[in-house]
Amino acid sequence: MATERTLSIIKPDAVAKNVIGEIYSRFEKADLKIVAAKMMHLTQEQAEGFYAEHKERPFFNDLVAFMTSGPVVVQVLEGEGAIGKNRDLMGATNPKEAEAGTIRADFASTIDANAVHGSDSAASAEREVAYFFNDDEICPRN
Ligand code: RTP
Ligand code: MG
Repeated sequence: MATERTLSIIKPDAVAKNVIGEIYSRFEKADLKIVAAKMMHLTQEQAEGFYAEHKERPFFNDLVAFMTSGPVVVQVLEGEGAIGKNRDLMGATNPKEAEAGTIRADFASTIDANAVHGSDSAASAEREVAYFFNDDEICPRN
């Protein structure tokens, strides 16, 4: 499988729970390399733009309010099949339906505050990586 890059966000609930390192450890154990990273407190505009595809959904306002409620950690993960691999590590959107051992099953409790984001396709990965990082902020490694 080809080497891919995907955009990951550790959401405000997981930052507040102090499990950034535990989540990074899951990425590293799965052979995903962190090739860019920053902590930031999203503005309303940044969160709305990031989740623009969900603009018409009933949960959009709650989602934006949650994503701006505290700091997040944003990273680019690189590795073989990184997009799907990260989605597998995350588990289902609703933590109650997430498989045991996934990040959402272990660190999240509600569908609104579900610990992590991960790009869901090659097209969204490309858009989302560029949304947060310039090319010169990404540090490829072997
Ligand atoms: P994400 O984009 O955050 O990685 O999550 P996802 O792909 O698993 O889920 P998505 O459908 O893209 O939804 C984005 C976020 O919106 C919230 N959501 N709430 N109340 C609901 O029915 C509902 N559905 C989605 C979740 O926090 C989800 O992560
Ligand atoms: Mg999504």
